[in-house]
Amino acid sequence: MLTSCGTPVIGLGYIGLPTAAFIASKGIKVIGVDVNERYVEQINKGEVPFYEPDFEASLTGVVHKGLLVAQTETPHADAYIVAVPTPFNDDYSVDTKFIEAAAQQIARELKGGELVVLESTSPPGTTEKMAEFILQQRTDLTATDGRPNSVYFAHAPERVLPGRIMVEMAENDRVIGGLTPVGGEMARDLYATFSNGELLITDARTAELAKLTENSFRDVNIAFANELSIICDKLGIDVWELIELANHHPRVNILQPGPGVGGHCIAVDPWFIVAAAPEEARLIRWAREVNDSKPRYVIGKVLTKAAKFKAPVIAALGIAFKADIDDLRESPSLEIVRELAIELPAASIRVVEPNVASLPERLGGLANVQQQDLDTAIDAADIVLLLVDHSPFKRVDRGRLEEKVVIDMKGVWR
Ligand code: SAJ
Repeated sequence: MLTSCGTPVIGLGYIGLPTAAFIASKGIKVIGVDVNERYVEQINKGEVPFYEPDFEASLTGVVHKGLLVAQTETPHADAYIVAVPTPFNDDYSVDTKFIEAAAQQIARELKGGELVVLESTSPPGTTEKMAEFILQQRTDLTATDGRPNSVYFAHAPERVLPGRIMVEMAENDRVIGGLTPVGGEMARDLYATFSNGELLITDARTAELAKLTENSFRDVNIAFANELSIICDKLGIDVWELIELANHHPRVNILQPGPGVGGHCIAVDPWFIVAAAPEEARLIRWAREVNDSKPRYVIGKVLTKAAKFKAPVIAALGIAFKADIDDLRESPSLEIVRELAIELPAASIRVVEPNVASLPERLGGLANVQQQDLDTAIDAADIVLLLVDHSPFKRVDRGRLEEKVVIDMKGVWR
């Protein structure tokens, strides 16, 4: 199945790069393809572009052994794995420009007999569209099983959890949806060379919806927890204790509330279902709206507490989208800090984010926002706003918070 030149993994982002490194760690030669030249150079030096536990050793190891080589050109190969971003448009429909760009590169190289696997999270029908796009460029090829000039397509959605990518890459079961039966079988054979998980074969559209369903399930459950937290605030009940108690029931497993839902997965993917079936996806849409409105609720809480200070000093702990990572994509905490800085011009906001070296552009130009270390920020603060449950925050001595107004959105200091 695999060519001697290596399997191209196209798109070397948060998922594509760990995927490429993981496959290479199995002794399989991988060509990492990305349009960003600087990124390609960095990877070829074994430099890790983002933090992910256990990833650095894995990446540097495979680069130094020559098992992973990054380049900007897509080579010919027997099998391609596409892991490019799938952002959404204003109406929440998918923007396939990155898939199309990858498909265009692949189309030029095809001879017949190859497999193209789409890993990017996509709405139902996207793998089919990718195939159509390739076949429009290459009218000499077909996607019909068994012909000498056939190209085969499949969708194998990634399901790894940021923060546990290297573990889950090896262990997670994989849903593999063939556009045709042979496409599914070929993709199964490819994934069997590096995955320890069960390989579950289906059709491409079901695989696409399965991935969206997993993330929507989590989104709806987090929305339930977030709604509970607002109900509990109103009723003067500790939501964390409430959830802990309810979860003792053998068939109840409520997730945790927080400042909102971030990241480029759970905050995005349910919208693809809503866009595909707008009338029918009522609960899924509503959950998105509940979670998206949580940052505004947090801002309201802070504004109420800040009203008693002329020029409040606010220690904002955490701007990453979740605990112990450096990823700021779609982060509700980051937006909360930004909005507070704009709405409270007299306030001084001290951002504590141990996982990033400097504040992102989104907070740039806000004169009343600065990055500080944990101790300095807490000592100076009138209000301590905990937004992310990063490990160092859990170790803060509670005694130091006694004189402060504490708003703990993750229940860390209960
Ligand atoms: N969150 C809560 N409460 C919780 C759990 C999470 O507020 O109880 C928040 C987090 O703080 C974060 C957001 O939800 O802002 C998403 O975090 P997450 O850890 O739930 O998920 P992601 O986005 O890091 O990864 C998800 C995973 N999907 C599922 O668990 C169903 C992962 O397996 C997927 O591969 C990934 O999306 C993806 O790439 O789609």
